[in-house]
Amino acid sequence: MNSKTFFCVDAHTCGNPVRLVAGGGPVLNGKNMSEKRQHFLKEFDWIRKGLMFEPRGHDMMSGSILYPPHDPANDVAVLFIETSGCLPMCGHGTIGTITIAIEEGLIKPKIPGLVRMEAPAGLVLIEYKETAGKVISVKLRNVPAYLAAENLSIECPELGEFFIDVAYGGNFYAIIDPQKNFKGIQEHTAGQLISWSRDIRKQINERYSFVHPQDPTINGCSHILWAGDTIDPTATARNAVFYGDKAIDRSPCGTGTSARMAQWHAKGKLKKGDVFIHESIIGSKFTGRIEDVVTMDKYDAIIPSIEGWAEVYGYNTIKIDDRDPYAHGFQV
Ligand code: PYC
Repeated sequence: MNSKTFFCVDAHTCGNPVRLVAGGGPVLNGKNMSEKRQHFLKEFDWIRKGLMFEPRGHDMMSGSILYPPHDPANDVAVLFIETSGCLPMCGHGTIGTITIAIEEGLIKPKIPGLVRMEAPAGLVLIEYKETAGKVISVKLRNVPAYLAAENLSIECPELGEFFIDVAYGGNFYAIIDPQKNFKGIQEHTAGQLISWSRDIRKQINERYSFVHPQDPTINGCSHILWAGDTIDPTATARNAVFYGDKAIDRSPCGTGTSARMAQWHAKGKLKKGDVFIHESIIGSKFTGRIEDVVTMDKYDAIIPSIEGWAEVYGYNTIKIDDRDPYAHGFQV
């Protein structure tokens, strides 16, 4: 018999789940989180599947595992786990993870109010605001984001031909702006967007290749960002981000917002210092800002920041027992 117990704290960031594994995570080899991510995927992916998929999780489930930092100047290192795999970076996951970690005393930042977090995609600098033991907002300064490709043609049997841009914001995003054959997310159901997204992502990855210039383990277009009209007129833009096989992000998606700000910057629609309020499918909001403009290899990149909030709602001791036929989860 083999049974393993995980002590988790559950939260949501602007509506999207974050399950932080506070106890029971595996020891990983590697001199940084990118290497540790590879070790986890090779030997411990059953933990991700068991904790994220049904019956212990669900289609949108997403989480993280904390590790000690590799550089003593930093406060924490984080592995992101999700139904789609182990993301190089996750914005809503960072906001939820930092909220839980501070409120539950799982990390003690060297400078209160600031966290230096090592993610597989790179160093992320975080500012958080806390009142009476409650974290009320988390702002992360993300890794460099850039526009990787423009105007790629895609065919969708239901929509016909349309055009996408691909941008990196910690993951690679295909961005589908309103155009002749797609008027915006307000015209469609989440179910339609999900079924089209699966096919579109497959097509993109069969026809094009996206590899991060500084870390080849970050590759492939994993997410689809569908754009549309805002509900709140004070928001800059609205999106529905598809990830995994059946998920639409309930939050405005931190890495998706970063990717979209990089796209807008490259097209001259946003400049350094500009604020970008992104609205999610359920109307929750992140405040994005272009903090800086940098060159990364051959790309003009931006340093985006994303600010949002999370709410801790539960403690969850989860057992994965090999005698359970669904120990490692299932997908329908
Ligand atoms: O917030 O970066 C994000 C994210 C990625 C997938 C779901 N949320």
